[in-house]
Amino acid sequence: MHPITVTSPLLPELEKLREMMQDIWDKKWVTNLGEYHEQLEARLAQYLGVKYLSLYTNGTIPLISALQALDIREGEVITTPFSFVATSHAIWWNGLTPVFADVRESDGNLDPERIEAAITPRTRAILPVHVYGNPCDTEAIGAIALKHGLKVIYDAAHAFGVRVNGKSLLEEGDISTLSFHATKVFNTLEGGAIVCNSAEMKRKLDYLRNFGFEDEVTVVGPGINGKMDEVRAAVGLLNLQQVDRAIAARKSVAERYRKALRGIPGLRVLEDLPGVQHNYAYFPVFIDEKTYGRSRDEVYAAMKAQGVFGRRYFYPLISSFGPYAALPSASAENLPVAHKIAEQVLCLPMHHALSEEDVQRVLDCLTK
Ligand code: T4K
Repeated sequence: MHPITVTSPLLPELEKLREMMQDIWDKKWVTNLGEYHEQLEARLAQYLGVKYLSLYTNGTIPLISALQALDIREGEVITTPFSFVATSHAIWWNGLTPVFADVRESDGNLDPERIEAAITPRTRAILPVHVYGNPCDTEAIGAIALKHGLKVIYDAAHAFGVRVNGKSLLEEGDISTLSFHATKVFNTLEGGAIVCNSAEMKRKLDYLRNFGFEDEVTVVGPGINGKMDEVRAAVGLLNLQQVDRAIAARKSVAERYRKALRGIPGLRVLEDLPGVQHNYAYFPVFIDEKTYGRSRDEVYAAMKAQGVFGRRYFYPLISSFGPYAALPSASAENLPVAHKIAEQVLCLPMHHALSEEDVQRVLDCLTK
């Protein structure tokens, strides 16, 4: 039986890509903000319903650059332990201290009350993640930021295309960052973007991604190489044409999973939220060993033996990893909910190309 991986990249038809590659080869302009780059940047802004978007080379450099762009050069940044490690690495790379706050059991996103409790005179910013693409409580986080004079950067790596009451989730906070990695709903193989809320900030971010160059002879700041090349921009342009279909296919997988798993004692699935246009980026299941009768790790291993490769996103917690484990905020007592859900979570295979038989094979691992 063929293996079923947790995700599989959305890829353009090779023939169409070949035509665009021929064009790139003919023009001999292969990177540094070329024609396809500019087209993709404009089309993405339009598709996502945002005004200011800068394309980047992946989803990590935007996080690092966002802190730079907001002039956060010292102090603490409150963040979540329940994410991919890149979220905290971006804080560390800026010489800042991550301060972990606990998350909500309902969706794994930062708990606003715990954010407020973690604020000290050294706090400069809040860096939450819309984990699995489910929106954080942006209203409460915005109010806390306003009250304490803090910046908010949303790591929206999972939240491509998510809207709340018709408005793009990416317009919340001061800056949102996206990942277009191969494993994401929309991908450019490797890639990413930053969404911000003024032309002035976009200009700054555009300089930052190109070493800080304003023109041939002027460097306005300590920039980085965060540029996307023409080949990946071409992949992005082609994938953008098929992403709606891919999201629809993911939605029907999610609906089948939910229908079969909802109500099984000891299994918890996340439901769609009213007013939210979801992207079905991940399908986490939370397994309560006592009630379900098997631990998450037993299920994970049994699935693997059947060729079904779920993933424990996000276990271990970021706060358990080398550079962070010694921080006071990384203690288990500070993060009881995050620890609980990290022990319970298993992300089921979720992508546009899963067949009905594949979905059944995944379900059989949990229901039989
Ligand atoms: N913030 C958050 C919240 C994030 O989740 C991420 C990335 C970032 C920031 C940083 O964005 P980037 O700098 O990466 O753009 C994967 C991805 O590499 C990573 O992008 C992603 N989050 C993370 C959640 O998942 P791994 O270590 O699990 O990837 P890997 O290689 O084990 O792949 C997972 C599965 O995907 C494979 O088992 C099979 C499938 N796959 C993967 C690749 C690379 C394919 O079918 N084809 C492929 O080419 O991190």
